[in-house]
Amino acid sequence: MLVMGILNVTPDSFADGGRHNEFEAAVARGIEMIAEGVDIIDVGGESTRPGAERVSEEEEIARTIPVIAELAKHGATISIDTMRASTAEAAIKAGAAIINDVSGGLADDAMLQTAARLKVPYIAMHWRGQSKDMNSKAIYGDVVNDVIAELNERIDAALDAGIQKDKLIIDPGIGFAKDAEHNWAIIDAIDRFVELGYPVLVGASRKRFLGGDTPDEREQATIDLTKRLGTTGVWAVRVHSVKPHKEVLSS
Ligand code: PMM
Repeated sequence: MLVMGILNVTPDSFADGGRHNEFEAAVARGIEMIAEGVDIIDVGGESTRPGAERVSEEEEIARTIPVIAELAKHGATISIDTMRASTAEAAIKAGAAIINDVSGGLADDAMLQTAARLKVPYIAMHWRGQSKDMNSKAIYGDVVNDVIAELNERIDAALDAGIQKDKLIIDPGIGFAKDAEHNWAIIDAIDRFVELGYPVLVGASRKRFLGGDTPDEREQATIDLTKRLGTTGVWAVRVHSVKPHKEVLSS
């Protein structure tokens, strides 16, 4: 199973602020992740936490593209975490290899066709709407069946847009319009997602459903989950700390 390291280039991730500090700190963390054996670095410039407001396209591009260009020089495989086709295209031009779209093509009408034209792997996550009010959309009959049905619609849309089957990766969208019991139900049934026949990415790192009052307190639960997912056929986990995950997977 691969380890995708999270590199959020947002002011709240690098506390002392300022564009240059943000760039330096992000590149330093990226280089550290490479040394720790990361398989993919997921660079994002827009927070998708519950309640988060959107950032402008200009801001997203200004945050992410210089970091991608620099880390590509260090030989990293980079994904761009964006809902915007324009940002995705700029990132691929700058050296990113994979598009990670938490909206599965729903946020930007141009995204699926752009991914098809660029012929790069495309991660389609299960999503029901922007983070600002997604918690109110956590209503399911059978969460596993419903998420699979909605993901299948995104798979069909991606294939219709011309994305090649072997370029498509799926993600159940842990924490996106889902409460704790939904997230656990999905994790308990992760083999049903693997059976769909596409590589499966799981992004559960330090999310609230893991318990604990702070993200740090959720770290051990995240590592335990990686160990558990390591035997399920899941393709990759998207995590904040790389080293403990590489270690637990090789132990
Ligand atoms: N979660 C977040 C951001 N991007 N991308 C994918 N594919 N899957 C996820 O679960 C996912 C994502 C939000 O988490 P963060 O705020 O800790 O980065």
